[in-house]
Amino acid sequence: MAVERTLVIVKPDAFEKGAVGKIIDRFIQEGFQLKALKMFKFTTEQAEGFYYVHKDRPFFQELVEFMTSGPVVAMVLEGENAIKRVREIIGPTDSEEARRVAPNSIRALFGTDKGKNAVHASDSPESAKYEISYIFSQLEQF
Ligand code: FUP
Repeated sequence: MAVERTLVIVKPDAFEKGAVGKIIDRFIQEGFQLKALKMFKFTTEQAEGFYYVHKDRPFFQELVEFMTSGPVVAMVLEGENAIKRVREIIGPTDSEEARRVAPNSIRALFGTDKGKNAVHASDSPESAKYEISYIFSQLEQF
């Protein structure tokens, strides 16, 4: 197994609920190392660029509106098999499904539905590379 880096974003819904600290701590407790951390608010253009792979999906506008609705906290996590393991820890896209099939997952604990789902995490090595460089410059990473 390889040591990987992945990008996680605490979305505006989880930020507003005051869950930032709990979510960061969960990943630390799961054994990941925090390599970069930043709080910011996406502009519309920045959110569109981050989610460009979804630009033709029917939920794209709703997604961009949600992601620009308040502050977010982005982080780079490092660990063995990090991309797949972090996806397991966050649970399925739809938080309601997450509560049924993965009740201890982050989306089950802090999300609402399939739009407001508390966190983003990279889903492949390619997306991790794109997303980490989109949010963080090399100088901001350990
Ligand atoms: P995920 O990789 O689990 O974040 O899910 P997707 O890549 O399928 O979708 C990206 C984001 O689009 C989700 F986090 C939330 C949003 N989305 C919707 O708003 N409605 C949908 O029907 C599906 C996804």
